[in-house]
Amino acid sequence: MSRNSFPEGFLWGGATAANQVEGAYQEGGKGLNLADVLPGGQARLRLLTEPGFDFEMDRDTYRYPNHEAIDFYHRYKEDIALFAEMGFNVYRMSIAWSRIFPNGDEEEPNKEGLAFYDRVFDELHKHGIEPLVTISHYETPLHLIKEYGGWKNRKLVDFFERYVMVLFNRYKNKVKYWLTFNEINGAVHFPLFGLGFSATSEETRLQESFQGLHHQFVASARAVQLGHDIIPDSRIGCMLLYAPTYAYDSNPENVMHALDEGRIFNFLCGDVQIRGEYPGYSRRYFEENGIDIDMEEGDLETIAEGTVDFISLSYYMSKTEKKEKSEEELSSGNLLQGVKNPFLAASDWGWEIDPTGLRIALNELYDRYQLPLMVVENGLGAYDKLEDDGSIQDDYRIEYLKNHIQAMREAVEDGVDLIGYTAWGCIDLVSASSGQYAKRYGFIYVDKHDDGSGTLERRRKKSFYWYQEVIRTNGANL
Ligand code: BGP
Repeated sequence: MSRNSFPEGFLWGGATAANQVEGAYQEGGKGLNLADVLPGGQARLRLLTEPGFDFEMDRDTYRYPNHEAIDFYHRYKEDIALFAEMGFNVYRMSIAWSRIFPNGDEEEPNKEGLAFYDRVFDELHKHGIEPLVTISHYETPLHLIKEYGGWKNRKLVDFFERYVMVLFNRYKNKVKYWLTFNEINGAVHFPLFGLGFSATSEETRLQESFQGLHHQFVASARAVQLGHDIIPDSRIGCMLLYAPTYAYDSNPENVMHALDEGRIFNFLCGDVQIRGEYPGYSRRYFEENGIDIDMEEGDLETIAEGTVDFISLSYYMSKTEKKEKSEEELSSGNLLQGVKNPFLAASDWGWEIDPTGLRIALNELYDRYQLPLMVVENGLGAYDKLEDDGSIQDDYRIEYLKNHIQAMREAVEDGVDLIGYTAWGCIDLVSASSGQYAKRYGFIYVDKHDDGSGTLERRRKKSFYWYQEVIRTNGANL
């Protein structure tokens, strides 16, 4: 069926993060960052969620796939040409903070790092692709983690400000769309990723995470203000890890529980970054959980004055909640937990697949905030098979994306102001939570494997040609 509801000028593209594609972890003056000390394979998820992460590299026990990733650092021209061939008019990428400030706390930026991103932006513009840049995507400089304790420390607000000033001044003629912190609300589950520290203990996790988040709220608000001053036509967004939260059944106790869980997870950060204040329900939540945030004078004003221009979100799964739940009911594979939803199938990694949930998410966000929305991550992590003839027949990925794009189309018809879509991992990359190459998201296959083998050669998958047609018809032919 061909139907055309996506607005003219809709942004179609793909998304990656520096640490998951660049590699070259010690080239061009780059310092180490968090991703450089995260081991590959199944150990990663366990270490991510346990308190007391050890930030030293243990090369006898683990491999560190982000060190090489897919070598985008040297192959960006070839990769951008492939994105252009698919018809991208936007590419979401991040800047590795430790390429610009290797330790994070220097006075002067690293010139080689700045020049690298100039080359990338120029290459994108050459192909008519608009960059959408995440300023911080799970790659806090390691020095800031080890010396300062990551975002628990107020000093990071100033270091971050210096970093964004440099970015805005340097790239003001090349980058218009910016996102401050990737999946900012994910910190409640995984403080290590976004905040750069692992909780001291399970008991202190919430207190430490919300303190770190407060620092990021202030840092993000300052960045929005600076961005508007330095680049008057910039559009600066927040980025939420959004998972619509369903009640397991119509028992009002479960409905209330789902409402509570959903707004703390999905809305609290958005309410602060979009509306410019801590919401009323956060007071009770903080009180009941013994969370006491240390604020400086002026913080609340800064937050109020630095609200974002648009909302971006990642969408992979919904979440189903029940007040009293037994071990057996838990949806253990679902990254965000909850109970198993009997209506949903799951990916090979146990993430529940729910396209209608994306329509719900977009409607919930638009009803609440009435700001333009962009889906900046969505996709299926799956095992791909390279056929004897060199092709990759990833019909399962096409099916997944098609259903999600259809759900976006419904949302647009519902009246949601949706401005763009960047499919996650448009080229195969290192998975963030599992540290694997085998969990592939791409339209482009990269010959690289978890045992370290592979030529890094790029190949177009079946989905490459499918997405090309989606973009060519502005979403009419799915
Ligand atoms: C998001 C992150 C990405 C990305 C994606 C897929 O949470 O912002 O960096 O990796 O999830 O997750 P994974 O790589 O764990 O499959």
